[in-house]
Amino acid sequence: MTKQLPWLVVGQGALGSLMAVQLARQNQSVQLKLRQSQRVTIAYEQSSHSFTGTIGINCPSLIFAAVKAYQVAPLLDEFRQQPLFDQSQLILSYNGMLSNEAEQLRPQDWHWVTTHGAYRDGNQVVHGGHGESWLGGMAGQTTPPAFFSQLEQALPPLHFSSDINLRRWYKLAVNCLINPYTVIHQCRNGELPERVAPAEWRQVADEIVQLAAARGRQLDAEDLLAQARRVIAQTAANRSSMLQDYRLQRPLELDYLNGFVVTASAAEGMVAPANQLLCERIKAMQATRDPQ
Ligand code: KPL
Repeated sequence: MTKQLPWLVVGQGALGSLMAVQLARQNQSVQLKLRQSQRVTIAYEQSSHSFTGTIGINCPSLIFAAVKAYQVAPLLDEFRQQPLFDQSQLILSYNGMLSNEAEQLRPQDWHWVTTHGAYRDGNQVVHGGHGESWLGGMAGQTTPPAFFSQLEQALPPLHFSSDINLRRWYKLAVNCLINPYTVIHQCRNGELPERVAPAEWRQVADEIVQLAAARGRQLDAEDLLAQARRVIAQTAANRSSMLQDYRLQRPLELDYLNGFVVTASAAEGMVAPANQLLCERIKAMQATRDPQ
């Protein structure tokens, strides 16, 4: 029997915290990557879970990193300095797309794409929406890795995908159709269908379909909208990650979502005015609100 590697969870946000707790509940050995070695307690449902924090990779590990898109490059730079990274497996989860993903990630790395919604309230993590997740490899691996069942048991349902980039396009679309609107309307996901004009939503989706087609990927706008509606129903009570970031005056992932659609479309010689307008509206809101 092969020895199970311990988990190192990176990302103290809602999804990282939720995964750490759920892995620990499955009796997995879990450490959190922190800026300093300390013990951290995360409250979930009626119980509290205490974790040891570590600053680096101190043994070959399964690394689960649920981070913001803008944290991926610095995190990988840091990991590449650590000798044990070569013997560790990395599972990355972030919203949106980076312009240079193929250069950043190793072929043996994995993407975890999720529609689960969660938020943190102090040290309490709330699983605000029960969605589903997909795991797939950077190199289009055709069989699930050995750790698949551990992740599946921790946060089901989990599907294996040999074409994870298709899931990532869907997730990009879902986040572009939900997240900015929750900031504009300052509302939970479930309130969006009555607030967003259908024609505007359709145009945001059309522009994503157009970009995907330019990159050799055929998507369907109605299918993207149906997926967004399904995620909204599954996560109705959740505050989107962008709304949480906006309220806490943290950087937003806009440039990796609707902003990515605008810049990647421009690189293909196309325009994406509906996505551009969403970026402008949110940037205007950030610029004119009262400082905290
Ligand atoms: O991914 C999400 C997010 O908030 O970033 C969804 C699935 C929309 C849940 O809120």
